[in-house]
This record gives sequence, C-alpha cells and structure tokens, in this order.
Amino acid sequence: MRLFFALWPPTDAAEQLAEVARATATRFGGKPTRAETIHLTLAFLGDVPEAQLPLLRQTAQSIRAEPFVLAIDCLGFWNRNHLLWAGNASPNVALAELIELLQQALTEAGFAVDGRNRIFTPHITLIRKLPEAVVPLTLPAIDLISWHCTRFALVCSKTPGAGATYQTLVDFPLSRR
Ligand code: 2AM
Repeated sequence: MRLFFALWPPTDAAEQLAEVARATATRFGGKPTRAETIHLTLAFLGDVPEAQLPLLRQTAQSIRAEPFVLAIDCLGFWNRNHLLWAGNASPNVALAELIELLQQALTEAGFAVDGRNRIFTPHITLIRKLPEAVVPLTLPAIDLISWHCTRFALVCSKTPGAGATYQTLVDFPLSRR
C-alpha cells in the first residue's frame, strides 16, 4: 500500500484552492489538481505492507499536538518536477511542530519517512506537469485561504500523478491530551 499522512481541507477551502489551480493552469498550462484530491502531505511513507497498519495507527495515535489554523497565502513552483504549489509565505510553527513530531515518531517506530533528511517544504500541489517554457518569474498573488486543522489523516494513494485517487484509511484528532 502506498501510504502518506496528510491534512485534508474542508470542502470550501478545497474548492477555493481548486479554483486557484484551475485559473493558474488556464494561464500557465499544466494539469490542475481536482478539489477532492487537494491536501498537504505531513509525512510520505511510500509502500508499506498492510500488516504494518496497526503499528502505523498506534504511532499516529500517540501524537500530541494542538489544533491550529493553516493560512495558505502564496504560490511557489519547482522546476525539477514541474509542480506549482500553494503554501505559507511565513513559516507556520504549529504545522512544522506537527510534521516533526509525526516524522520523528514514525522513524522511531521503524518506518522510513521519505525526504526526512532533506529540507521539507510543506505545500499543497495545485498544478502538475507545468510546462517548462512558461514557468513564471513572478507568481500571481492569491487571496488568503485558511482552515482550522483539527485532524490529520492516513491516506492510501491509488494511482500516483495527475490522475491520483486517494482513500482516507483513518483519521486522528489533533489534541494535547
Ligand atoms: P507532491 O504533491 O509534491 O507530489 C501523495 O503522492 C502525496 O505524497 C503528494 O502530496 C506528494 O507530494 C507526496 N509525495 C509523493 N512522493 C513523495 C516523496 N518521495 N517524498 C515526500 N512526499 C512525497
């Protein structure tokens, strides 16, 4: 099973982000992400045997972190993988703490978290296959899109890439208790 942990926006925020994706793809090209697949990855595990699911669930349940507001307020892009994404102009401390707590707990439980030793930029992919020739030097500004994150999810990716479908297997409340 190809698995990852993510924050999933409520429908209204997902629709707003999908609208930014569509409008930006109309301008610059590429494949916009559909509203129902919009998310922010916290930790990517890749292929995990199904037998490991109970340990994964137990590890995620052990996380103690406060709910927080995620404010998405800028666009960015990566040439190397032709991605255009939305994220935070200034770092979100609560988000960074959640990512670190989760990735550390997963690593301690014996899971390999891809990218853990590289600089991890929390992002929401809005466009894949952005044409190289039109990568904008100055990205358009976006209106603030925010939501109150009260849960995080363990998600199974069925088909990676532009036509991805995702299934939430279980979600976990954000709570200090
Ligand atoms: P992306 O949107 O930047 O491609 C499901 O594939 C999710 O896991 C996506 O959010 C994807 O990020 C992320 N993902 C895929 N491969 C990854 C990797 N090797 N390291 C970190 N995140 C990855």
